[in-house]
Amino acid sequence: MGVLNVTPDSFSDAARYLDADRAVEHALAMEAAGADLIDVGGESSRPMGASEVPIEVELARVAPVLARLGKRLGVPISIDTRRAEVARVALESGAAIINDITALEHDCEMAPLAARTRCAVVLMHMRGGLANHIEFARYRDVVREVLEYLRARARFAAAAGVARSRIIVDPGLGFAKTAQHNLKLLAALPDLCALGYPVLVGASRKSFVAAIAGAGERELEFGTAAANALAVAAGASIVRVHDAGAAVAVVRMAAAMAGRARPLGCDA
Ligand code: PMM
Repeated sequence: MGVLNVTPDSFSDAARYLDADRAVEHALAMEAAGADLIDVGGESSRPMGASEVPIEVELARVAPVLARLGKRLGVPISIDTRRAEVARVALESGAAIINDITALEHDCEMAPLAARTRCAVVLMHMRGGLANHIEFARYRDVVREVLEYLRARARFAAAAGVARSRIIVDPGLGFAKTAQHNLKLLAALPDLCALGYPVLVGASRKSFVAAIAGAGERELEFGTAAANALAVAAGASIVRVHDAGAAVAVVRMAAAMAGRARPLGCDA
C-alpha cells in the first residue's frame, strides 16, 4: 500500500503532494513501481501534534486528487479518513477501501456507510485523539489489549453489516505506543493474524524506526525495509509504505522466503 498524503504537515511527505497534479503523478509512479493499493489521506496523523483539520479542508485536499485518480489508476484506492462524509466522496470517486485509524469509532455514520457500499475497511488500533495519543501509551499488556480491541471492533463492524471478508485489522504502530510497544506488537503479528483477518502494518519511516535504526534517510529506508520484511514473514498481508519501489522488492523477497507466493491472506 503506497501512501499518498495530501497534507501540508504530514510525517514524511511534507507538502510535496498538496498540488493535485503532482499527487496524481506520484500515485501513478507508485503503481508503476508495483504498489497494489494507494492510500489517499488529507488529514495528517503524525504522532506529535497533528492538528485537527476542518472537514472542508480535508475534502478540498482529497476530492480533486480522487476525482483524477479514479479514471487513471488501475489498482484499488483506499481513503485514510475518520470522517464518513470524506469516505463517501472517496467511494463515489471509485475508492474501494476505507482506512479508518479510529476503527469506525470517530464517526457513527462510518460503519453503516461501509456496510451499504460493501467496501473493505481497515480497522486500526489507537487511543486518545490525533494530537495527544502519545499520552495514552500505557498498557498492562499491550498485545492482549490491542488484540482484544481489534477483535471487538471487527465484531462491531460485522454486526453493522460489513462482510467478514472485507475486514482488515492494523495494530496502529506509533499511535499511543512507545517503541517498546511497537516492537512487542510486531513480535506478536502471528497472534494478530490468528484473529482471522488480513493484517496491515504501517511501520514506514515512523519515529520508532528512526529511534532504533537511525534518523538519516538511509537508516530510515533500511529500518523500514527490515520491519516490512519481518512483518510479511510473520503473516502481514499489507504493508503501508512511502517508498513503494523499495517495498515491492522487500515484500517479494520476504514473501518468497516465507513460502508465500504473494503476501495475501494470513497463514498463521
Ligand atoms: N499511519 C499513519 C496514517 N495512517 N493508517 C493505517 N491503517 N496504519 C498506519 O500505521 C497509519 C495510517 C501515519 O503515518 P504517515 O503520517 O507517515 O502517513
